[in-house]
Amino acid sequence: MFTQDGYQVTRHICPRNCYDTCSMLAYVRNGRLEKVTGDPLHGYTRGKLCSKGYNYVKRVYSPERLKFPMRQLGRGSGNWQRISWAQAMETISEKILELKDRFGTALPLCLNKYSGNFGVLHYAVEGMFNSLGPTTQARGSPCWSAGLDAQMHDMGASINSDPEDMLKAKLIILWGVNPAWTAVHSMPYIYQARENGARIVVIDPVMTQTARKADWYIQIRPGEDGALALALMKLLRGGNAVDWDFIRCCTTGWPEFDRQLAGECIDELANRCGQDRQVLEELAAWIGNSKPVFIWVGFGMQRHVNGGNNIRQVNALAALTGNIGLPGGGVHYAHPLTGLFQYRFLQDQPENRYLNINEFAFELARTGDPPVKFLWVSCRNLLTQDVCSTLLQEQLKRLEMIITVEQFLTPTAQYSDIVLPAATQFEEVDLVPSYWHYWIALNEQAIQSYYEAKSDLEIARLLTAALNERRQGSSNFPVGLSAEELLEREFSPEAYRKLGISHWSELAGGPRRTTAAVTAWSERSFATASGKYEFMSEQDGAEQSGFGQRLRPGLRPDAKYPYWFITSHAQQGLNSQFHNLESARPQSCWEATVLIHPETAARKGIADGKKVKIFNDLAGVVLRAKVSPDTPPDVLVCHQGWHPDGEYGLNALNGGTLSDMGELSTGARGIAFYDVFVDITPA
Ligand SMILES: Nc1nc2c(c(=O)[nH]1)N[C@H]1C(S)=C(S)[C@@H](COP(=O)(O)OP(=O)(O)OC[C@H]3O[C@@H](n4cnc5c(=O)[nH]c(N)nc54)[C@H](O)[C@@H]3O)O[C@H]1N2
Ligand SMILES: Nc1nc2c(c(=O)[nH]1)N[C@H]1C(S)=C(S)[C@@H](COP(=O)(O)OP(=O)(O)OC[C@H]3O[C@@H](n4cnc5c(=O)[nH]c(N)nc54)[C@H](O)[C@@H]3O)O[C@H]1N2
Ligand code: SF4
Ligand SMILES: [Mo]
Repeated sequence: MFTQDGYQVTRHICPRNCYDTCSMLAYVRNGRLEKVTGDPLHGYTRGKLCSKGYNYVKRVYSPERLKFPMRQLGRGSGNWQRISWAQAMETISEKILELKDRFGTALPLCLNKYSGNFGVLHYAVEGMFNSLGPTTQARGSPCWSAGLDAQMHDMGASINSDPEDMLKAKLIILWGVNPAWTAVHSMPYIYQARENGARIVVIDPVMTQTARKADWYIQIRPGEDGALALALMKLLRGGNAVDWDFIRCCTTGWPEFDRQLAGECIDELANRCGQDRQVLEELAAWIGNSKPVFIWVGFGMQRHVNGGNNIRQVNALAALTGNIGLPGGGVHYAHPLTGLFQYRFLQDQPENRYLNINEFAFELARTGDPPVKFLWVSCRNLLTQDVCSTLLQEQLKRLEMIITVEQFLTPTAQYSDIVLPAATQFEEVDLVPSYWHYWIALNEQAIQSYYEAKSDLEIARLLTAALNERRQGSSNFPVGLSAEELLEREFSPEAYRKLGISHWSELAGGPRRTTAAVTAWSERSFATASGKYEFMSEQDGAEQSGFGQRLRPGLRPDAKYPYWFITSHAQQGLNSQFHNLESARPQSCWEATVLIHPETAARKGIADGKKVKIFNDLAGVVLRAKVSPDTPPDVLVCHQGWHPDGEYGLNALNGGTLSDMGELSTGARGIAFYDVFVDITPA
């Protein structure tokens, strides 16, 4: 904390699930947050934020923010009654103990927490749950797990280079990623790389804002990136672009892989991914002639039934051309920098019962003996973000008590019995590791809590105390330790060494970069069992994840539901967050729109700006049409989120098809969010 121009200035981290994990400065006068800016000392975000970040003051003081604990008389009735924290804790702790007594176990208690806030101290929620005995918990990730597994299979771990390594690239391929919206701070590196002479290719079914900036945009058929990568490899193999030194020194499984490659047909592959052969030949020439090639594979491309396998093909393309471990080259997905911290209060509970977070509705339906009776929702908006939302709502109906800890009255909060108001990052101390860059910063406290909001950590402590008051020994969650004391325990000597500090409080002076190498795998020794890049993976679980089977075809629409429904990430929202703020969003994003190709619109009699119904056997949603050549004729696009004024039930159309991987990295398979098939009609 320091003072400047009469302001008290504190350091913060944006804790949203975002590549950028920005470092921010908060300016406070007379106890009120007046301004938020980027922190110029942060080497990746360099003093800038996205528009959402600049809007934090409005978010913190939004009249829509939850101020007090509230109880709803009749779930979904809207009949809310303000209660005190003491009353809330009394009701909740009594219910927890009653359920434990009734069933003789804590398994009827269920936790579903994910990405609303990725702060280290927010894992207090899991810690508090684990202290109750074996409970039921949602596990896995709706976000990135298939891609993480792909990296683990081929390289033993998911590690990406520092984004600044892009500056050394000759060719950058942005493959199923839309950084102009989803990782804005990476764009300056991309532009700088271009100034240094690099060419930029974007591969995406949709002409995105990122694609508009590229030298070459390739419109691919959804789910067929593996076919494209294989075709490129075959062309590069036939030409003279194989890096034999890399293959000999640093890989295993090449002969088998090469044999399979020989069996593939370029024209069939080209047909599969929807490209002319000349396009493939030219792209192969770009790749073959422009080492180093920096490939960024996004989360978008793995949201398909074969998503993990498609990323494995892209990995193989980079390995075959010897780009992996090369400064300015490689395949980059993400890295869990969480490894820097210890998460000590987690107190792993080996007997927990885990439900796949991506099959939560089905899992609730089939889980018996004992059934789930109580649900604690934290950092989640289940009813907008999870698939099969109609079934989910039905399953929620059967529960005896639902508690949601939230900042806003989301659809999920509206479907709860008690909502507890959560603090923002300006009202608490924390740390938030990035999954893309290598900087670590401290989140200080800038202001007192908004009305009666509390951090997830404080709430975990309150509940522990309430439980122990009613029954000694109910929970051993560390109530006596302050946030600072808990942070102290998070840092190992190794973490201090990597950050070049001797105490975490030094982070108050500015963010630090870890000592991680700028170029991932630069030693060219991999984290696999063999220590090599594995063209063919023999790890556990590899069999079901596609071992020995290079190409996994994607799903296709059929005559009944002839369109893909791609619901990728929005510019002005962060998943279900931000669109709800009346005061902070541009008018243009008050309502969700669906992009429809002009030919499809004409065929269906749909005019620009008119309401349309998107439907399949599961549900129908009404959206406003935006006729646009940016999307192919067989793809409809609506950016996901929670739009309180309009339709937000996009995931009611999603039947919950899983993606091919995810178990290795997160304990559960990922979800094929973008393999959803629909039809469209004027509403
Ligand atoms: N159709 C479709 N659906 C998708 C996706 C898609 O591409 N298409 N993407 C998926 C992906 S990648 C993800 S990561 C998920 C994300 O979905 P969720 O995990 O549900 O995450 P968010 O929507 O970011 O945030 C959930 C809630 O957390 C609340 N929150 C914020 N800070 C705090 C806090 O400190 N404490 C508590 N208790 N709550 C807080 C916010 O107000 C917000 O309502 O959505 C998935 N859903
Ligand atoms: N502004 C903003 N930033 C965000 C988020 C947000 O909601 N808004 N969410 C954050 C989170 S939780 C996440 S997971 C990331 C996600 O950010 P990204 O990694 O960029 O992922 P998506 O937006 O899901 O999809 C990226 C692109 O993949 C394309 N795509 C879909 N299917 C395919 C395919 O089969 N092949 C190819 N090649 N491309 C395909 C989509 O059309 C889309 O343009 O962004 C984070 N940052
Ligand atoms: S949403 Fe992402 S880009 Fe925007 S301020 Fe937060 S971390 Fe930065
Ligand atoms: Mo995500």
